[in-house]
Amino acid sequence: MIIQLKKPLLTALVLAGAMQGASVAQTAVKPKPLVTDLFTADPSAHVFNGRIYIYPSHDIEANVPQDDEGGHFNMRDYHVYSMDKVGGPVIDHGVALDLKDIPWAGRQLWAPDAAYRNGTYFLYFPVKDKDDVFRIGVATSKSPTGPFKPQPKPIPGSYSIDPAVFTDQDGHSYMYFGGIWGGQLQRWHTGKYDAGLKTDLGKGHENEPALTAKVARMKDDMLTFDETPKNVEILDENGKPLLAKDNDRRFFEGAWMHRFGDKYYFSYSTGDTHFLAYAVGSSPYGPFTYKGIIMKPVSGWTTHHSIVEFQGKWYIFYHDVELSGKTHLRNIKVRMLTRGKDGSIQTIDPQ
Ligand code: FUB
Repeated sequence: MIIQLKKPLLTALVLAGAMQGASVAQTAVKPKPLVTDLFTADPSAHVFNGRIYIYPSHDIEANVPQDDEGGHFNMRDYHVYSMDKVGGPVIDHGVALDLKDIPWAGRQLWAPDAAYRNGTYFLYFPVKDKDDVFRIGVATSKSPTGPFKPQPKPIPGSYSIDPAVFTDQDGHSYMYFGGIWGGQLQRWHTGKYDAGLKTDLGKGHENEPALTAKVARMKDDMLTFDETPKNVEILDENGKPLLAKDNDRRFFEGAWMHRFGDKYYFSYSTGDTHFLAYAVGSSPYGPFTYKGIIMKPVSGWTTHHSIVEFQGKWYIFYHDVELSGKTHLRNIKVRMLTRGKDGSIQTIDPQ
């Protein structure tokens, strides 16, 4: 099915691009949802063979009450979308992977990502196993649009949510992952699973370094980790790790990595403070120094993004709840990303 983009999206992108000199990239006309017949969220965008492919979550109304663990995000499949240009028609390629086809899965297919190597496309997905523990799975296809065939088991040593796979110029690929609260990252802080930790580490830990995302280099098969996942260190301006109480800046979920020149940009959601933030380093492993906010809060509780270069311009894909007004029924959008001459990312105010 083809969804025609409305003209205002184009206008907004043009305006955002023209605001190079401003510190906050404002758009006079707001971007429209890219997809209007399904609810979509957590868009991971990639360029394969000169075309933009989007791998989002597919939100549904499952009538599960809202809670701090995200039980209301009870998704069951993924669709893949593509566009030949930003502002062009968005094509829905149908169901790419269904929960019922993943042998080890229990419930909640959350934010996916995709990668390509040696003629195979890989779809990475977090889902709770039959014990209600989030693991990360991988499925393969010869086409970027699937259908994807899942591996019989989760990636060994994987846990938590929101995989984002980045391939560097030297061909090495890395998975960034993790999310606190419903994403269960806090349950693994000792290395062993502790189901008692519902949100974060809780009282008494506020002045400790914040929990943070994990990174692991992928083996060449792209199906397994090549190492034990390491912490993604995010430092403040004094070179000290961000603290757990620093809710405006610390990592919560929704990691993404992109490279601009010789710098690595680690970006993420701050969760309960609803910012998309970024930190810059000189290696895919970091450490990364906190630099600022990419996007102020969108409508809805969650915020989640990806950043991609296409035909010499940079774009941010993200979601809000314009169509439904409900936190768990989101819609994906795209805007142009603008940078200062020093590579800094200009803050977008989406409201
Ligand atoms: O879509 C479910 C969860 O909401 C994602 O995994 C998080 O990043 C947040 O967007």
